[in-house]
Order: sequence, then structure tokens, then C-alpha cells
Amino acid sequence: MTSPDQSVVAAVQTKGHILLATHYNPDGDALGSLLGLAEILEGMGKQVFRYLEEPVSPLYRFLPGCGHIQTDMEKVREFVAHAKDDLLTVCLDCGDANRLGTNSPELISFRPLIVIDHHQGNNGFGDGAWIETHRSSTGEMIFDLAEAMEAEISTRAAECLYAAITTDTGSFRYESTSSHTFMVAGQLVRRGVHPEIISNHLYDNYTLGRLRLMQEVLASLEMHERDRIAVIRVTQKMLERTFTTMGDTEYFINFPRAVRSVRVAVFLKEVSTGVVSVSLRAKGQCDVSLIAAQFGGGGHRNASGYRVKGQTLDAVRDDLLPRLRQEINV
Ligand SMILES: [Mn+2]
Repeated sequence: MTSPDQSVVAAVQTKGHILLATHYNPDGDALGSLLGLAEILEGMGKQVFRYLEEPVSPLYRFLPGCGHIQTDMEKVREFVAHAKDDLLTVCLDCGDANRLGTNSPELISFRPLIVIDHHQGNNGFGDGAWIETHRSSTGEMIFDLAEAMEAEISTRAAECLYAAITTDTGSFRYESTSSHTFMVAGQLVRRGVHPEIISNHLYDNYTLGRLRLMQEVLASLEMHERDRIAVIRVTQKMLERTFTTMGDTEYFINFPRAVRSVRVAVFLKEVSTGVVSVSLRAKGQCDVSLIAAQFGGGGHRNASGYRVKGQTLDAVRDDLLPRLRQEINV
């Protein structure tokens, strides 16, 4: 199925003020689908609010419309008050309400709210939802939404959606990459996207500090379970030493994941004092979304994560390893 739920289309079409939100620590799909939809809606003459919990990572600042992103909840309240009954909140690429971040309770109080997403286990926390877990990316779905609304997709919007799709499919390599994904990508190229320019921005535009950080992170590699589980880590000290931020660690987990014997790669991140974020990447039949869910997180079968407070990186790893052993030995 490639067409969105009619009620979702109708809701987006009718309302003139749209508040867009996505998950904290947004990846390329979260940002690309949010910014792409924002461009499309503005093209339809609507007022759009691009909300993020934190400023955009420098890696993604090339995306059109990034400069309009706001992180101030006071500004959100003003927008909502101004919109009155003409408001619609749309949560993109966000598997559950908690993943909206610290302001989640207030954000989800701005109704009506609809959810557009492709994460497994999304309970559709809004008044309406369009969730298709087989989809490569939320960006791909936004293209279909625009088509269903017969809305124009400008080059700017197309660039955002292309970035969303290419990042969430690992450059069209993952299982969820379908013929429809390629059709959408082709349509985006027809609308003016240059894949090599987007790829240069995403993959050939790093700082030297990031390379130094990568040296440290990869040097932390530990192998477990006969080289089937790989664990890497990043600490606040490493970030300080290399003048980098957590955003610079994106894609690092793909290096241990790419080792032939590895079934699950784990990336432990000390996001702040006492807070550890855990990213899990699996290959083949391992379902790491179930493991993440056991720790209060979520995600996809092959890519998921969770957060822990008040424990060291070693303690978090020691809690996780027995569960992983069970999963890979099934
Ligand atoms: Mn996604």
C-alpha cells in the first residue's frame, strides 16, 4: 500500500497551522521528513512550525529550511495560541510519545495530533495515525502524502525527502528498501535532487575532530560471544579531547556491524553525566527491538535503542550482554 489513510490526508489538508515534531536526537529521516513536509505544506500556503528539542547537528545543516527550526517551547505556545482551532500537530518518525523528548507531555496536548511513522511497535499515540512498518523511511511516506494531496514537491522539499530516504536505508542497502523506495527516489531526482551533492554533504563533509574521535571510539572495541557481539563506546571526555559533539558519532556503529562474524553491534554513549544511551544494530534474524523494549526503549528489528540513568557504561553493558546472548543463541 502506498497511499496514506484518508483521514490523515483530510486532516493535513484542512488545517492551516501545522506544528511538526519528531524524536529527540533526530536522524536523517526524522529531520528530512520534518523539513520536507514543512516545505510541502508551506507550498500549500500553510503556516508551519518546525519544532526540535535541540538545535540541528552541523551534519544536517545543509538541509533546506533548517534555519527555521525552533527549540523554544514558548514559541510553540505562541503558535498554538495564534492557530486556535486551525491547528494540527504532526509527529513524524517517532515510535512513541516519550521519544518526543522532555517536552513530550505538553507537545502531545496540542490537539488534534496525528502520527506518521514506520517504526515497529508504534501504538499510534495520536488522534489519527498512518503507520506502515514495512516502509523504508518516513521520508518515503511523506512523498506519498504529498502525492495524495496533489501538492507540489519543490526541489527543496525533494532534497529533504531524499536525504531522509538515503540515510534511513543505509544508502538503499537495508531490507526495507523496496521498488517503491527506488520509484520515490527517482521522482525526487526528477524534481532536481543531485544524489552526489546530498551524499557529499552527508558522508564527505566531516571535521578532522570527528576522525580523531573515531580513532578513540574504535579503539574502545570489545568483542564478546565468539566475535558475534561487538561493543564500542563514547564518553564525554573523548568528545572534549577531540572538540566534537555526540552528533559526530553518527554511523560509527556501522564499522563493528560490518564485521562478518558480528550479529549485533552495540554503541554505548555517555550522553551526559549519569545518562547512557545505547544503540543496537543487528544483522540477519536477531530482533534487537525486543531487547530495547525490555529496557524501556524501542526501534526497528535491526536498529533500536534505549536510555539508562544513573549507571556506568560498564554496568549498562553488563546488564545488556546476557539478554543479547539469549537473542543470538535462539
Ligand atoms: Mn525513520
